[in-house]
Amino acid sequence: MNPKGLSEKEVLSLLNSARLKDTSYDKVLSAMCTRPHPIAVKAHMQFIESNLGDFGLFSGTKELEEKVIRLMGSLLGCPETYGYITTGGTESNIQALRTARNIAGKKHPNVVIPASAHFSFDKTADLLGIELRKAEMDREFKVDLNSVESLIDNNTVALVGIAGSTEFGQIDPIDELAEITESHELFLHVDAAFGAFVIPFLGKKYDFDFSVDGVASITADPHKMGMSTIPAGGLLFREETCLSPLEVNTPYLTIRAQHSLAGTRSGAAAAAAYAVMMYLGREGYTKIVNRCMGLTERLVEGVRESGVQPLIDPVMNIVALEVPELDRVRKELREKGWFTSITRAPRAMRLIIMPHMSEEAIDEFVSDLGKCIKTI
Ligand code: 0PR
Repeated sequence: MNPKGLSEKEVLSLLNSARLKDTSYDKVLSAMCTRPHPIAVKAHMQFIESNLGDFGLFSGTKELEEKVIRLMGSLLGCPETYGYITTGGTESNIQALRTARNIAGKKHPNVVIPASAHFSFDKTADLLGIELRKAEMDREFKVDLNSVESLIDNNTVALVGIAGSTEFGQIDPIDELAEITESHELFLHVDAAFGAFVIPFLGKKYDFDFSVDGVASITADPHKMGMSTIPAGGLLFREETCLSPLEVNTPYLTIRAQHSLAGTRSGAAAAAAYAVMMYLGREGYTKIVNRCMGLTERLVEGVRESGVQPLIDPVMNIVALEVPELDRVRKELREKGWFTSITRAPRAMRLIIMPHMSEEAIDEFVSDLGKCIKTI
């Protein structure tokens, strides 16, 4: 560290040169995050010093967090939900399975997850000492229920279903998973980190949330399609008692107990999530999702003209494309400024059509992809 501080101008210039190296979202088709809504940014700034780790000092922010949990609960089929704003999907998944593990009290717990589950479950398993059993996917990349059944034994403590899988944007049959969990008396966690702010606004209705009896917890991230600032994840439980296994006494704080994994945590993120949800309402999110779905259709129609097919008809604004010579094509697209991603099995080009995309950008991408493929 320098013995003396720099001027504000000097510091800002250091920041600017770093910021210039960051990628602007314009040609990013690989991210589940996007530019936050301006109202979220304003709220974030206003609450920048607020710490929900010691919410006795920040009772106004705490009220906003409670309200935002109820807003998400009402969106996801149950206004009376219990939970908190986490740092993201990873923390929510860890905490949901920590609850399930602690309630079950098994010596050698295992959890059955779909093979399509996000890698945050690998972290979760390692931290919690849980064995992960990965169930196969069917032809549409939904979890195969026979495979799930075959993996359950006396040490299974929970099943996980995905509503908006990271790679395919697919929705598992949550109602059928719920029947399995009920017959085996298991905890059912739904990872809707991405899907929670998409599925309720699609034209088609899906049973994926607390409207399905048996869903015990949901991961739902404002910092993905919720248009909020990072770090804002959501962890929701149907029953208040599910919070108890997470409770730790905090005798020297202004509060009696904490349920969060993080100690000190951002009140700004909770305020921002509240602000954007109040500002947009169902109408605002429906417009955003409609627009993303329109762009997704435009992209799929466009690439079909070059002979490229999606692995499945997109369910949400995530597409997996069967592209020949995938590595070379992705490399060439990268040279043209595009960030694309991949699916693992089968290997395909994975694209997420986030709100930062425009019609012009989609048309340019379709044309660039067509050119890269033609050179084969
Ligand atoms: N669950 C699902 C279904 C997810 O897709 C993700 C993240 C998580 C949990 C974990 O969420 P956090 O990253 O908030 O802890 N899915 C994206 C991914 O890993 C996250 C992402 C976001 C990746 C922006 C890249 C990026 O630029 O692909």
